[in-house]
Amino acid sequence: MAENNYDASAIQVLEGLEAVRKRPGMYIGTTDVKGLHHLVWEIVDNSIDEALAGYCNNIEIIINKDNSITVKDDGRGIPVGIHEKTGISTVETVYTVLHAGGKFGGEGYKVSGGLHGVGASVVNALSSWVIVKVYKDSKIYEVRFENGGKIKQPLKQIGTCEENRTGTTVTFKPDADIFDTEIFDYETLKVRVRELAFLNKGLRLTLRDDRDDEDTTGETFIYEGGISEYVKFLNKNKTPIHEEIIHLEGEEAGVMFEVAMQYNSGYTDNIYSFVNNINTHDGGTHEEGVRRALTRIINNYARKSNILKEKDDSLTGEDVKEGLTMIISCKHPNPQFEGQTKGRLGNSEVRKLADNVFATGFERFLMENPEEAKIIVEKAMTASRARVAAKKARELTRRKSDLDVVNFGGKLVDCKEKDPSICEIFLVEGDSAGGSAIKGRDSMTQAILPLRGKILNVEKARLDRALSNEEIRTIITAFGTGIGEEFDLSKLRYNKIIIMTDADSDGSHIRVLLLTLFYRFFRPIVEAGHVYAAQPPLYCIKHGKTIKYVLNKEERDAYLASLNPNTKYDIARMKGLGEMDAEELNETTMDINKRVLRKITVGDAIAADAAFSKLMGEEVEPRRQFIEENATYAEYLDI
Ligand code: 1YM
Repeated sequence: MAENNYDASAIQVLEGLEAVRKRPGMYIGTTDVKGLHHLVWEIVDNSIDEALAGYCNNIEIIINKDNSITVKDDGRGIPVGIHEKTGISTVETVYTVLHAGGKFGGEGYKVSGGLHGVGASVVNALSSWVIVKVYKDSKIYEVRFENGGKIKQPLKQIGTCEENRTGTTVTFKPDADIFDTEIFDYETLKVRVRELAFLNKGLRLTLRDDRDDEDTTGETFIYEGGISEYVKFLNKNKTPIHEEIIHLEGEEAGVMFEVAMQYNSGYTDNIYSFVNNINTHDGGTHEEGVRRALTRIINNYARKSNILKEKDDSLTGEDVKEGLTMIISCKHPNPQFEGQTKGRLGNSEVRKLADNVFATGFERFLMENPEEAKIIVEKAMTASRARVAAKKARELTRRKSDLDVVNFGGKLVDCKEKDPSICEIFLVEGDSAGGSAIKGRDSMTQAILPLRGKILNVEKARLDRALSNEEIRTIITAFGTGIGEEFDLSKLRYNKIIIMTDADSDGSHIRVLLLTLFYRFFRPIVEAGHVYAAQPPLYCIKHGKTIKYVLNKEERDAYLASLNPNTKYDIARMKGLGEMDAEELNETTMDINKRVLRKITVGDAIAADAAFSKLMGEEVEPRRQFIEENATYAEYLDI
């Protein structure tokens, strides 16, 4: 009878695992490189659960030479006794029965991510082989599976170990028939392993890659400060405006809640929240509780301490999060994930817990650290003023664009045509080139906007400051799209935006400034392919009645080589844009039938943006490095 039961459950087991192999997406999302790495986390999650239960301190993850993965922990070891429901050992049950896991073990505190214990059998189903070793009661046990979870070698004792040695070691090789790729990516694993170390303070995680070199010791991640160290890590290249990282925690009815935060001098926020070590991209009740309390407590404090006067408006949620780096972590025995991608925590009781813990702790921090409190409140007040100023400036650009745009600010010389699909605007460096361009243009379809001097460095500027710059405001008004929240690509008044600058270092500087502006504030315009760079020629070759303009040395030499050797020719290096007369400028750079334009891609804009951050950002070292690295190109610059 016992034997029959065993057979019956064995058949059920195989049917279960076969279902996983038939529809792997249902269990691990995808079978691409993401799904492949998912397998690792399913196994690691079991070790993390064991750590959360207080029994495991060390976890090791190894990428083996054959792209199999080994995960080792020093927990209690998966139980090896016969499981009362399945009639086989618990460890075999965990690896072969779907929906097995913590529930089998009794009251284990299962909070880690993954599939709540379903993970191990899913990994087994999707692997070509799996070996599980358990160290327990001075004995070493082993069970082997192959071909998607079929027992190859039932559980048996394979040796003995020291009395104090306990733990679980699992090695698996993902099935090549299931996955698009079998190659693990060290960086992908490292980022998550480091994150798990931040999220589980004091837990030591080691990652090692044995594929190239078996002698490596790998990298070890252990953070006694937990999420405080995560905040420190995220603020590494930023300038914090107060020294102490604020760390608050609390617990109620088995739900643990923790938050760490620090403000920096920047304008963007970095707020990340987690539930059971899983990133809750779409927030949820834990995040809502904190945001609500943050806004309330800062306002209360600012009013009480009279930094915020009676006449002042209250600070908004937007104001108080400017420059804030924050990690929120909640460990919940029964989390309800909501939303399309299950990236939102739904448990309503957590909102109150988060609010209480944060409000009490943060208020206390402000009371005990009045200097820091003042800095934080003043930062939020500056953000608030900037928000109001940006709104006003936006209204200014909007009002203008509603009027007849011709000649506003005395700058834009618009075209007559109103159909954007055939209109273009030239952003021209300098007044004199601007003057020639105005005379040389096709006034039906070509608008000219001369730019005086260098436009504002938007790298360092917040939207409100960018908007207070006249050149930038003129550009925005001319485009007609608005900016920020109200940006609307369909309102763009020109099909082509053409940057026309000299081929020297000043010209390229202005081009980089404009591209950065577009990339930061008008990205859809770049993405939709509306931005171009004019290519004024460098040489003019005359022979007989023919005049030929070429863009560079290579074209010049190629053209000369194509001429009859007896031609007696004349070459002139072209002057800057400003020195060309209207006819020359039209002929060489603007005439739709003769000119050469280069379309600016998002890649160009990203490169400009990166070069810009280095050159114009607050950090001195990257700038020095950039200049040094590019010093060899100086011969192309005429400074
Ligand atoms: C490398 C993978 O699976 N470690 C691990 C798993 C378990 C335990 C310890 C464990 C849990 C419990 C009691 C319990 C699991 N046990 C089960 C089940 N590492 C790895 N370490 N004793 C040991 O939860 O009560 C599932 S996972 F079901 F047997 F309890």
